[in-house]
Amino acid sequence: MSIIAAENLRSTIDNIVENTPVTDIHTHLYTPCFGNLLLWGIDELLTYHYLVAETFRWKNLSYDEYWKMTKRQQADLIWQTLFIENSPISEATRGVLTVLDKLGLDTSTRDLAAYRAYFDSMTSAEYIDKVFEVANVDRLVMTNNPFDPEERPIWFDGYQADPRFMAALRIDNLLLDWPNAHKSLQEWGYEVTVELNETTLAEVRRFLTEWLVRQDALYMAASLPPTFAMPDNSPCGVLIEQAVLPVSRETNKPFAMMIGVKKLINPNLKLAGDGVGLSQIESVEYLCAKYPQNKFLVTMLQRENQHSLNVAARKFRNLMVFGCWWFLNIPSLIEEMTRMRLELLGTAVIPQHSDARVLDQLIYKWDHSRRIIANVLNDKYTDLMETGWQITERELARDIKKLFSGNFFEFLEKEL
Ligand code: RAT
Ligand code: ZN
Repeated sequence: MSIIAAENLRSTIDNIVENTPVTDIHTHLYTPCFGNLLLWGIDELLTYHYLVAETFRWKNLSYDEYWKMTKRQQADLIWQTLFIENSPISEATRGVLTVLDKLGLDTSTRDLAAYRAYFDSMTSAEYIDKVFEVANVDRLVMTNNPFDPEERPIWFDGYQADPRFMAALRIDNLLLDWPNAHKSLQEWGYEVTVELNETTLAEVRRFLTEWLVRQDALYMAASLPPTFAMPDNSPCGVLIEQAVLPVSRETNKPFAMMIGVKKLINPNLKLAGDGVGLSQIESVEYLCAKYPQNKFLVTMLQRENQHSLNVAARKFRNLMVFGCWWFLNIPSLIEEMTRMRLELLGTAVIPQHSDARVLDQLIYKWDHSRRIIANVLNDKYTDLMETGWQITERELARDIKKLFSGNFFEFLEKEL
């Protein structure tokens, strides 16, 4: 296999990064059998909660007034505010334009009616195929919450697997709202009490195991606050150590912790109302050290947590760092985080996930991230070449494949 000449390095990296399919390990997308849970199209793109938050920076509109509008009216307002009255240079607004552009629509016309007509002409099945192709994503992982009344029934009746959409068992309700969660479990036939005694913990383990099987889920996941502390005798701490981790180990499925979200610091904004705070790396260190046979996928939301998270990953091979989550998914921080990770961990990391809530977002989130990852890789391989080290195309393709899908499946110990 050919050794890459220095003058061809950039184009070879760009080419491989563009052509290597991505497995997107955390999204909020769903197979079509979940009906309205799968969001797509221009009005969904425009009403993405990241854009809702930005619109309220400009509009002195009452929150109630906004939430009473139809989706189309909300989309009109956001378009007018963020794209016409201001230039769409924020990452989330720019993303909408990348999507339109990559789909072959003319962004120079600013013709929202024409964009709507394009999406109206598509069926969801056609559009899903198109988005996977344009984004060059081959598979993604959904977020599957058995406590969600809209999602839950589909798992019992009507679920149709699609190999492109894999499941992840989301357990925020269980860990963070045990007083209500235990009532739901009782309704569903589990013998639990609010007190976390042995019978209750065994029943929670049964609940988790049954759902992992039902969903064929790849991992369990929760988003956790900056105050998340382990060890801890709160319901969350006890449930993690005595229910989640034993099941996680027995089934050999990782526990994914997304740490650092301050829920609803402005409740009026609903989904757009969450903030970020500094978390304690000690909780992650404690879990990785105490449970070496368990696997942890971890992403943290605050920029200042990134360095210590990478250092922790150097110490614990059962810790896989992933993604630039939510407010970190902006070019300046993706660049900084990717650089830091490659410098501390080499290629043993999952550099990105999309967190897409609207199918179309796969296109922009991966386009933008691919470009940045390519830039950082170019610098790193240039440094290598300057020492006289030679790199083959095969090695480069191997490394990029690991970053885009291989590390995830190797961590899961799952053959596809
Ligand atoms: O990024 C987001 O869209 C957030 O609202 C959350 O969904 C977060 O990613 C999560 O999974 O909790
Ligand atoms: Zn998410």
